[in-house]
Amino acid sequence: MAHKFGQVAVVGKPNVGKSTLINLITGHKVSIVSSKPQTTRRRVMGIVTKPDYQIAFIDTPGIHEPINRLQRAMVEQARGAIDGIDVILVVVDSASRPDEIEQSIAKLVKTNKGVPVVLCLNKMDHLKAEHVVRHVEEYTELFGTEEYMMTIATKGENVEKLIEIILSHLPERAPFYPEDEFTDQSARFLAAEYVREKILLKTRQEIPHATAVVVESWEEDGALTRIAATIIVDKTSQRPIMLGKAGAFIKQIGTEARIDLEEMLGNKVFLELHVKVQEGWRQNLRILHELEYDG
Ligand SMILES: Nc1nc2c(ncn2[C@@H]2O[C@H](COP(=O)(O)OP(=O)(O)OP(=O)(O)O)[C@@H](O)[C@H]2O)c(=O)[nH]1
Ligand SMILES: [Mg+2]
Repeated sequence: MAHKFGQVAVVGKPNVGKSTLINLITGHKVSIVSSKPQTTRRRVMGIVTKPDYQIAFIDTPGIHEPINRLQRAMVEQARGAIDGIDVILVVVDSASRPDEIEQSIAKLVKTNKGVPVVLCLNKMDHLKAEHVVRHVEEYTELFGTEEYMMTIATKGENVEKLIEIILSHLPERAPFYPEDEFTDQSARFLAAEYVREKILLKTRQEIPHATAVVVESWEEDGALTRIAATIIVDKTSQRPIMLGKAGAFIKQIGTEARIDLEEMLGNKVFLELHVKVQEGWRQNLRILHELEYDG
C-alpha cells in the first residue's frame, strides 16, 4: 500500500472527548483532558506516524456560545481549523441527542463543501441500547454523512476502525513531519498545560475557568530541567484556594504536573510554582496574547 498523509480537523462540543481521542491515537499527551468543558483553549496538533501513514490531527477548543473574550478567541480557533484540511472529524457524545450547538456545528461543517465528514459517536459506554438507532440516525442525518464509528476513547475501543475510515479519505502522499514529531506545541506550552490540567481536575465552580498558567523560566541543568511557572487567577479570593492550607494544594499540583513532565521530557524535573492575581485577565486582549490563547 502506498503511503498516506493528511490533516484532520477534530471539532465538536466541549467535553465530548476530542483531546482524549487524539492523545490515545498519538500515544502522547499533546492535549490536556478533564471533565470540565473548555479544557482545550487553543488549537493543538497531534501527529501519528506509522509505516503506512501519517495523520496530523488538529485538536480544537470545543465549540459553544462565546461569552467572554477568552471564549470568543477559543471559538475562532476552532472555526479556523476547518480550512485546508482533508477530513473533518466531528466528535459527539453518543449518549445524548444532538442539540442546538451541534446544529450550528453542522452548519459550519457543511460550508466546507467537498471535505469529507467522519462522525465519531464517542462515549458509547454511556449509550443505552434502546437509544442506539435513534441517536445514530439523528447524528448521521444532521451531519450529512453515513461514515461513522461508535467509540470509547478512554478505552481505545473501535479507535482503529475509526482510523481506517479516516484513511480511506486521505490522499497518497509522503509524510510531511519528521517521524519523531508528535505535536506542533513547544515543551514550554505543554508544561504550562500540564499544570493547568491538574488544577482543572482538582478545583470546582469558577476556579477552573479563572486560571491560566505561564512558564517564567526554563533551565537545563545536566540531567535536571528547572522550570518556574506562575498560576494566574482572576480574583484575590482565589489565591488562598490555589495555595491551600500551608501551601498543600499548590504543592500537590506541582508534584502531579512534574510526573507528567518527566515522562514527556524523559528527564528529571524541578518545578517551582507561584500564584499571581491578575483581575479580569480573561477580558484582557494583551494578556490573552501573552498566553497565546488568541492563536
Ligand atoms: N465514559 C467516557 N468518558 C470519556 C470518553 N472519552 C472521553 N471521556 C471523558 O470525557 C471528559 C472530557 O474529555 P476531553 O478529551 O477533555 O474532551 P474535549 O472534547 O477535548 O473537551 P474540550 O477540550 O473542553 O473541548 C474526560 O473526563 C474524559 O476522560 C468515553 O468514551 N467514555
Ligand atoms: Mg479538549
